[in-house]
Amino acid sequence: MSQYPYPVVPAPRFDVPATRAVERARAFADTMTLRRTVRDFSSRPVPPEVLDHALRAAATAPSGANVQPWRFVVVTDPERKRRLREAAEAEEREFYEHRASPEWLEALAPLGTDWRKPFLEDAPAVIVVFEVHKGPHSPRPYYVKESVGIAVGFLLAALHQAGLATLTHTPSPMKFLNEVCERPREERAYVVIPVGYPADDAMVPDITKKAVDEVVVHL
Ligand code: IYR
Repeated sequence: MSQYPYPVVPAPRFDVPATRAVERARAFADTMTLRRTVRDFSSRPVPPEVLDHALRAAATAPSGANVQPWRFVVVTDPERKRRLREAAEAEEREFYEHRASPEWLEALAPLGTDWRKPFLEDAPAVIVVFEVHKGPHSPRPYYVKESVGIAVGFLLAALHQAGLATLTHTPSPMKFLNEVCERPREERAYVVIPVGYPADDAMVPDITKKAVDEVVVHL
């Protein structure tokens, strides 16, 4: 009889010999250090299969009670992207001109962001990620933000590893995304991710990440 009080299958094996492990870990980290949030996108199309596999990677993320409380809406239709941009810019204009505190605007200054969001139309695909809460067809989820955040991390890493640029865009408030993406009320937008290739002349802010020893503590 099984020692487990629930159905089990053998744990999948993904064995990496110690000699290869360092090399693989280094290669992954080196590739990730080349990821930058890009705000100027080329109109060059993305291969749909790359998106499919990256979304498949995202959907492997761990989640509270394995409820998998996420929905990924892939917007490629130009008219839908136009509506998305228009609605996002209306909210963002309010944010930048009225809602944001001076302290917040000061923190954003080095990033050069403003209410204009042309990337929502320029990028060939825009993935809108929703949290899925309890509803007629969805169970009560647990640790929703943590779960969806992990899935988004997987997605950004998978897209980057395939050579695609991404931007994590957080229009606020996000309610308009239910209508634009035709999602029911129990789904709540979490982040908007334009995906594509950087424009030939794309520039990024001259900012750096903290050194790893500033963010890691060994005990
Ligand atoms: N949501 C706005 C403002 C903004 C907020 C943060 I915090 C950023 O890191 C970047 C932007 C926008 O998307 O422009």
